[in-house]
Amino acid sequence: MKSIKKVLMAIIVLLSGVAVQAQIKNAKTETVKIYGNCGMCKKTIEKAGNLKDVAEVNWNKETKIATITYNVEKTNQEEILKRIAAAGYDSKKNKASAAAYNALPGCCQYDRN
Ligand SMILES: [Cu+2]
Repeated sequence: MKSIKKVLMAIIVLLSGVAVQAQIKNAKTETVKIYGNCGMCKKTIEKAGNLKDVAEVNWNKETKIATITYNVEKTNQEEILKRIAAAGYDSKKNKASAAAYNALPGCCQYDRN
């Protein structure tokens, strides 16, 4: 029984990988640091960065590292990070405006240096 479980797990992992690949063509995956605090930040960051079939953002609130996968023929990392900055979140090269930052809920106003 244990080995069946392992095989099933492996199949699920494989399928979920294939699903992302099938959605985004010419995919490139990169990681980038984006400043934020909590689960709500995660939702906002990912919603701002995601673009159907073109870009997918997965932000880890513990490490503050976003894994972005995108179609290199349709967008680039800069464009994605600009959308995220417009939603109020800084990354190294793309800072959010004061207005966008101030519009974030209090719990989401991460420390800026
Ligand atoms: Cu937050």
